[in-house]
Amino acid sequence: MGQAIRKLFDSFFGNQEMRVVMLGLDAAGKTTILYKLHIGEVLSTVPTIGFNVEKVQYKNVVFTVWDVGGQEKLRPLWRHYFNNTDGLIYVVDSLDRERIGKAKQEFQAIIRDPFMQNSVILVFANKQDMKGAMTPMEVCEGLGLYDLKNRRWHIQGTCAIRGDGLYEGLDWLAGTLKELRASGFSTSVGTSSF
Ligand SMILES: Nc1nc2c(ncn2[C@@H]2O[C@H](COP(=O)(O)OP(=O)(O)O)[C@@H](O)[C@H]2O)c(=O)[nH]1
Ligand SMILES: [Mg+2]
Repeated sequence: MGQAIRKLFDSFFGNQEMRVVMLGLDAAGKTTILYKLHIGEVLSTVPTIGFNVEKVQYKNVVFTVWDVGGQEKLRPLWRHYFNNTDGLIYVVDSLDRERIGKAKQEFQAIIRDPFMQNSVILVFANKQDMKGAMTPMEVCEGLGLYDLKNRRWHIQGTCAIRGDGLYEGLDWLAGTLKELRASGFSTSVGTSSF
């Protein structure tokens, strides 16, 4: 897994910088995914601003990860991390039907943030190994993905503990960002030169 991901990053990004933010409700599987990618040491920080941020860097590709939900007052502080985001990965616990509404509410708030308006969206419908899990299509409907206008998005079923689907999802993300950059389209707000 780690080697495949590294190869992907090397071939697609070379020396290009890429900033990826991975979000989702607690227990969706974000930390598991971060470790499963094996791209570097996971650094965990609890900054004074009050929420736990995990970070992994592989060459010029930086992943930052935190839990969303339940702390509305912290939302303005996320901006600091949203700035210059190329790719958003939103992780959903497909087994958690009860909180899909909450997952949608947070998701919609995030993608409407001015700093996120140009970011490419990859959704991981995680825990596909579990009996009774929502299918990627159900998760898609649950989040309101079909209604998105003028956004590049993709949904991928995953099983983070086995690593299934992670590479495929990142392959889409890397390919889409490469395509957008080649066409001269800035994928992030706040970056003025390419
Ligand atoms: N069955 C199953 N369990 C998973 C999967 N991904 C994560 N988990 C479990 O879900 C729990 C929460 O995962 P974690 O990565 O800590 O979620 P986070 O809060 O989003 O970082 C842990 O017990 C994981 O082992 C998956 O794909 N399938
Ligand atoms: Mg976590």
